[in-house]
Amino acid sequence: RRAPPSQARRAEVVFKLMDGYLKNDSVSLQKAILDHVEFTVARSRFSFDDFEAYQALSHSVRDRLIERWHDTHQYVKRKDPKRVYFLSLEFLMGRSLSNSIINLGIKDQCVEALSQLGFELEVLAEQEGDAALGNGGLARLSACIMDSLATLDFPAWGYGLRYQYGLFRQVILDGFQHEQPDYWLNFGNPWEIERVHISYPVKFYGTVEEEIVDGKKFKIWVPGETVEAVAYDNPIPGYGTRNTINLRLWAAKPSDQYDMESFNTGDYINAVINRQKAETISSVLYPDDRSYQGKELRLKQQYFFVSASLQDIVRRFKDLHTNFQEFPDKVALQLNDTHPSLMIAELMRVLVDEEHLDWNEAWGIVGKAFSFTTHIVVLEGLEKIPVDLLGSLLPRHLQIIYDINFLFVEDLKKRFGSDYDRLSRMSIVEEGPVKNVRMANLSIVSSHTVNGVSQVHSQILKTKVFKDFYELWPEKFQHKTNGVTQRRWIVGSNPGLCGLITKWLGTEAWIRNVDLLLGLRQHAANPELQEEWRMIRRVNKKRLADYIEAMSGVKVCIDAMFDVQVKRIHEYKRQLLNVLSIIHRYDCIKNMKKGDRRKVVSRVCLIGGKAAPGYEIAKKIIKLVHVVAEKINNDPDIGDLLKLVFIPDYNVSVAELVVPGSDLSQHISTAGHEASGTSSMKFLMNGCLLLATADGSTLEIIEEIGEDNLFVFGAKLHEVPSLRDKARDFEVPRQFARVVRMVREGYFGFGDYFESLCDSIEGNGGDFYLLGNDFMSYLEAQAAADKTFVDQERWTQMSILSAAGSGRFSTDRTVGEYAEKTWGITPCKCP
Ligand code: OAK
Repeated sequence: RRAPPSQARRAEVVFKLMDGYLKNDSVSLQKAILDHVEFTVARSRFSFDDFEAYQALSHSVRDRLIERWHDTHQYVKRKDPKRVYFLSLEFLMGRSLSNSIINLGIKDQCVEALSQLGFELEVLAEQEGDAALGNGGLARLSACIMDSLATLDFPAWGYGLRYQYGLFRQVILDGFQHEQPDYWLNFGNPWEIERVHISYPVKFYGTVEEEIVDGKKFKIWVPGETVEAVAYDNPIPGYGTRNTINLRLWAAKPSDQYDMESFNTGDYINAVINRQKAETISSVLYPDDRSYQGKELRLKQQYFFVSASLQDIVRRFKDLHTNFQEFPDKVALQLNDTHPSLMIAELMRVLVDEEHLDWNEAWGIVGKAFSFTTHIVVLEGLEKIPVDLLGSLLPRHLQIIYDINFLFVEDLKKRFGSDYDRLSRMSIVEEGPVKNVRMANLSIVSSHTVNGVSQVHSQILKTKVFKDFYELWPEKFQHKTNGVTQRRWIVGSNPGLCGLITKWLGTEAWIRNVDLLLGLRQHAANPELQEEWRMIRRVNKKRLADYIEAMSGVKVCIDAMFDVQVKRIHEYKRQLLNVLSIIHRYDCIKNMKKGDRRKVVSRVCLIGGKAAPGYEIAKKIIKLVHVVAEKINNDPDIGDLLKLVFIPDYNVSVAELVVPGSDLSQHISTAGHEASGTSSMKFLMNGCLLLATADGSTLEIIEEIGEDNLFVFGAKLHEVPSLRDKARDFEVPRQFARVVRMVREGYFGFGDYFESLCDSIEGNGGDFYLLGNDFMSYLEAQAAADKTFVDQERWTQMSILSAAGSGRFSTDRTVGEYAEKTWGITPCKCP
């Protein structure tokens, strides 16, 4: 056998053959596209359709991503800086083609290359399906954070799960939501790289035994089942930099280990089928945001993700280091909510049982490595895992959690003596008929930093949800107000506005340095800018109007105010309040004298969002939108004065169309219920005015753009508890009572069906989300919006000032703060 070539010899051969880096001029791109048509897609260069062109273009772009991704890895490996690992069970990436092209800086060249071949980039981009591996805010935030981490050159990795079925597709039949599977990988996914050689065994069940090594006793976990985790890498390009980081998603595959026995029983077919069951672990995303059902499969997903990611992280650490004391100097582990927090117990297990560190040493390392961000405001939303379930699936982890808790509670006793109420609130293990592990308590106890996602959210954490912990460790508590990436939400989805901003600022630099948007303030009253601004917005509205008509058959007039509420359907987000005010508007128009109608500002009301499959009330809200829409849209008496349309299957790519085309967007949660909210930031960036309550990050938006530039209404945070206490004596406004009665009495049909919905705001339980209480001030805010809309100059000025003030709400700022104040990492820019 011949000896393998030396590295140096191989490099010589490679350099001789390599014609430099892939070229990005339009001719080279054209050749790349045609080569991929012929050899990757296996169609003739002379005949291929839009979808095949999309595939070939994607592969050409992917090649360029991979080049940079390799370079970034090599460089970062050589420099070996501290890295952050962003651990999230959900990433809502949406489409990748346009975003990659923009971040690579090759848009013009692609457009030219395609046009000579008879294709349009925009049309090809539409061929791509959404990667919807997440539910809502938390998951989209993860995606925006990845974009900013790459753009700002941070040495970072994302870790997640490669679900075969993403968030369900919402299909509306007769006004009711139905869920259909989103088998998003059906037509292949050019944006991932399957890494068959990067795989790790993940263990479940079994027993804990003892072994003796060098005279010392150690625990050893003897598993009952093993599944293999295989890596799928998704390159994430930064904008205006070569840095391209990695999002590694794990898929479950049957393992070859410990499997012989089942095959020896002779039942070959069943043995194969059983093996295949391993894949179910990563097969489907749980579609409920913030309700925990204690399901075994969900717990399996969490541990599968945690174990594979940590094996990968530890392997990378051990490549260059032997001393685990250095681990926190090289590794920052960011827990995106509690979903990955089993990693705390897993790291303890690895350090103590496998690396044979003593407990205190290991605990010191854990405490320096983890930081935790929570995305929830209310105690009831916190994740709990039944002890029995955890003990059966992960027996050793349960022991470790008990040990962490024992030491923690002992410590508490020293400080707080016999304040048993406090001890029981803070304990990681919740006692009661069903014992639970409180994952948030575990995360706080084990992390060096606890972040909230807006100023007010952090305040609520400190004074309510985690008050006891704040009193114990005030220094742990920080906040990082969320953001969104301007690359996707302006450059990608609103190219017209992007060009206009660049023109007026005289530079494109705002795409990387978003604070520069503030420069628009000085032009906000300039009639020339205002005129151009309105033109761009009209084009976007036209595009949205076409979409509305194609999808719902409803023709809308683009002179009307496009008033939008798109987000997950939740009682606290109060889509119901919106529908009730639409009914009120309809009722008012119907009762108006014909002459007065001339003064009415026409509105197109758009509502969209998915309800969790088991969330009955949310599903009833969707049905209510449909029946009200049916009545209004078909009332010849109303015409263009009012339209209501439900936007089905709201997802990232639909948002990219809706956001730039909206005039007014609603963020109307009951104060104290939205941790931050991020869709408001996208609308703000696009110059859409906000109609909002003083909740979550809206408070900071008000601070930034001034309360004259948006429409704020409703009870304030400090008023909510007493309003709830007094709810029984509250005399609901007659306008509110009237519209609820219309729903109840079947004015729109389905009266019986809506009874429980009406009860939720009027019944004995009280109106927990205070719709009745906020109704009148909501109507006033709506009237103020109408009045302003008539004054297009004023409206446009507010719109420009909204976009100008949106820089603070970029994830570039969020990520910069995390890097400095939480993770302790610095940029590592690939030359
Ligand atoms: C989803 C599942 C479990 C817990 C929280 C969520 C979630 O999406 N929360 C949302 O996170 C966003 C990002 O931080 C916030 O902007 C939203 O206010 C919050 O509801």
